[in-house]
Amino acid sequence: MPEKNIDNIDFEVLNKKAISQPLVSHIYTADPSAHFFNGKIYIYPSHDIDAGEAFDDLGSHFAMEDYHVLSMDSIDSEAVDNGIALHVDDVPWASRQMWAPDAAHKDGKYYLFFPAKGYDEIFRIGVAVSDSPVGPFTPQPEAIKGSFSIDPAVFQDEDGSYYMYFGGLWGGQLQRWREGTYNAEHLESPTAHLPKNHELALMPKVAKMSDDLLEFAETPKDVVILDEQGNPLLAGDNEKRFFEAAWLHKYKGQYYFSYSTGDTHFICYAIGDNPYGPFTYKGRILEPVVGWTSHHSICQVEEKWFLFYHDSSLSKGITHLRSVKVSEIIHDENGLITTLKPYQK
Ligand code: FUB
Repeated sequence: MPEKNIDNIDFEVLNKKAISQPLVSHIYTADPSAHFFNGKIYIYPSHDIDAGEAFDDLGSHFAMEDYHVLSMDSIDSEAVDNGIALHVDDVPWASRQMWAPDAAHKDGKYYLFFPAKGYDEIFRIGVAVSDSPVGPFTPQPEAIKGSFSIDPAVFQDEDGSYYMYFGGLWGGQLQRWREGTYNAEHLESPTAHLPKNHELALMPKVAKMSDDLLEFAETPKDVVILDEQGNPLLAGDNEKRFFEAAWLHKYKGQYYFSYSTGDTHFICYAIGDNPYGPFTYKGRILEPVVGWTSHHSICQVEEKWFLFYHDSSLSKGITHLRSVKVSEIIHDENGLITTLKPYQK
């Protein structure tokens, strides 16, 4: 994970030009999954810390230990930090690296979905349950059966079905599951087992959730992303293919699958007519931010739509110390999303 060059950035100037400012600055937060539950905005971010881990291409420096839920009474109000919602020490199966979470609400209960490494060094996805949207959450004793990799995003469809989208390359280990089981060869290499440029890109996964939201109701399937000509994206389509940070929102009956292109630093989207896809690539939602990663969510708050995202402007470019931000996005008359430039007020 090579650092982007930040030597020439004047952060004072950049922060003045930024289209939005960090929602909180007393802690570092990242990977925001935002939801509008019961008339309030809840943001489920990663809680970035500097744990002193060396920087590497497997993301070992993302050594997060807990989650804090942020809440906002309205989009213009201050974000409140509701304290620790879940700590890795309380999750029996998880050893470290509490990465990007998401949440869902069903029948008066709130569900926090989160990836973490098990004691076998393999990323799995767990669930924790609470009566409150801000926790504390009680984890299930085991990870979700059949789960793997990172970055869960749970979408509730209008018919009451819930689907989990997930996956992430390099340190997120998706490429190690190409044959259906975990490939532990060349563990030190983040890029071993990736497809060659002319091969099909690795696709994120989707699975319908069980009624109690604690398990998958089916074996995860590929989320196929097509190019504008209707062909599945290739691994060499670096500026368009999926890397991590899956998200799904529905706008005017269409399903929008959005994601990060990782090492090329874009947030892109593709549109389909059902939750499984295929989804056709449509363009970029967000140009690169300061910091290596880009990770977002899209949330409707009353009549408007908002992009929650992060950057490393507050930490002056430190990749694993990020801050959550929000900016309105526009779907034009054809349903296409206008690209945001993060530093062009
Ligand atoms: O926060 C750790 C990882 O960085 C997330 O899981 C990825 O999406 C990237 O943002």
